[in-house]
Amino acid sequence: LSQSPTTTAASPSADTQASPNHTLTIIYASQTGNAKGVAEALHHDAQAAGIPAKLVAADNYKGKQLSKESHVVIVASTNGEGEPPDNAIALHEFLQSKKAPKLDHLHYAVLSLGDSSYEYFCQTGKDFDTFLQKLGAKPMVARLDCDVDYEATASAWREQTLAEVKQHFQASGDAQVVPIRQTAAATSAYTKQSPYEAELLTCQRITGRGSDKAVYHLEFDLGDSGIQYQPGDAFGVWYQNDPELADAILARVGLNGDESIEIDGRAVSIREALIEHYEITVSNPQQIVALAALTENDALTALTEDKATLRDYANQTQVIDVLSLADVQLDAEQLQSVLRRLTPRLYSIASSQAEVEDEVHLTVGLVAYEQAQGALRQGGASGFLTQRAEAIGSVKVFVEHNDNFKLPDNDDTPIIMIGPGTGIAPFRAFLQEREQREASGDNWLFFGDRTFTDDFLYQVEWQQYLKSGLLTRMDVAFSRDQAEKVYVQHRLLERASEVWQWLSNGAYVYVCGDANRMAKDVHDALIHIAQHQGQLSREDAETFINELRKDKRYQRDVY
Ligand code: 2AM
Repeated sequence: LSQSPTTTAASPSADTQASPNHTLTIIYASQTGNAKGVAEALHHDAQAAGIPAKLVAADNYKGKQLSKESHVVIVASTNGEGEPPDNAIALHEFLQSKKAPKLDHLHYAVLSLGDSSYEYFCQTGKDFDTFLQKLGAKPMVARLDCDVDYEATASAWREQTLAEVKQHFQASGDAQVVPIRQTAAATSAYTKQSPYEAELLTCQRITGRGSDKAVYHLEFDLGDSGIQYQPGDAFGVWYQNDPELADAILARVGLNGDESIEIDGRAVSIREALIEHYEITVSNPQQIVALAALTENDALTALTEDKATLRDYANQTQVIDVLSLADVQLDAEQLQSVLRRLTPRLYSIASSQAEVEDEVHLTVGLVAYEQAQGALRQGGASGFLTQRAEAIGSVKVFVEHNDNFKLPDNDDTPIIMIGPGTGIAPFRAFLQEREQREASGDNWLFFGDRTFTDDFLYQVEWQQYLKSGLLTRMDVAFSRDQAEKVYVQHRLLERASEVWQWLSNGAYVYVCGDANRMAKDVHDALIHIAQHQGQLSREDAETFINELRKDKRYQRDVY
């Protein structure tokens, strides 16, 4: 397993002679790889246009170096609560500290990626923009804040930015900007835009009958696609919406489904569009605002008056519920205008290629709930994967590499894995990998779920690993098997002195699963352990845990 080098210097070429100061440095702050992808595309285009360019991950970039740069682009994604991605914590901190240098000479541009249904939309990109401006740097083009369907806007922005950079370099005279004739970049043939059609081999429920949570184990065949992945990577899934739900929406607004609309210059029936091209299993505040404006409907308009109420409502409803509230007829274009383009969903891969070769395994929890009026609703991707994909036979997929969730390079390094619920998935991959590599490092797994009897995911596998010695320890927390709640963080705290010992021996800590509560509570437990076992002040304990994060010894894959 190689943590691929993230710094790629521009290949020197006789064609491109610029003064050493005339290089475009592209820095990416990326969590799951989207920002990295945009940065790579920009780097590729820059080189093709003859602009000397350098690509670097934020954690491999020393903030001080900015004082030596002439042109910098930052591509930044944002974590849920507006925090920077793990690989950019240090740079983000540095730029707002007293140590940050004056940057009057610097030209820069920022592209931010985010999700507009979150309150702190694109916050990290906004922060970088603010920090750089405060330090005196000049924006070359306006910052672009992209939503989840960012491809087209990001691509236009890349073009605009490079045109600007090219002008700067040419105007300064000493840089001769000549396109490099280069061979196409060696990237995987299958990407988000051109996914692989993988056969679904197995889809099996792995929670018991008594469980109210339906969790499934899925296995896909990668055939001869040549697709490669590493433990910690994610699988991108293009899903199809439930045709019955699409029909319910059509009936609700008074359409028969054959009406034609245009998508990317192509004519498509509105029914097909609802199934394959638009999000219909979620809603969001903008959608409700747009629909209220379009229909001048009182119920919707009332909803939009308070921001918090609107956000809560949007979080708990699907398009069909919003349309039911509005109770209006729409033509196909009007319906299209309030919908958001469908984006693929990412699932942490639950297998290692060292063990399963041409397969990918996933652990998928079916999102299912009853909305306020009692109607049953299911998640788009989880509903598709667990209820409809087997009948269809194949799924459009791609691998999304995740540099921020990787096993230690050194096989002797001990690891602590904390993965309640479906958060267990990547740790199945980690353990398969470590077994195949005969890695000697100790492995400690924390798992939690509702009940031992019905929700102990992959129980038999863990028992075998304990027996063979691959798993050094395992601690479980079944929250509903006794009167009081017991969660993984309680188990961590019970084992505080051993956890501290492992950390002192260089252990890496991995957390996967629920971001809202679990990951925060586990984070607090780790600080508590550092404070009490390491005899540190609360502040020093926090610093200690933050340092672990910066050193990549504490990695999270939370959602
Ligand atoms: P609960 O549903 O019984 O409260 C996997 O979903 C497991 O995570 C379940 O046992 C669930 O418990 C538990 N869980 C819920 N909130 C949690 C939290 N704040 N920290 C850790 N685990 C939590």
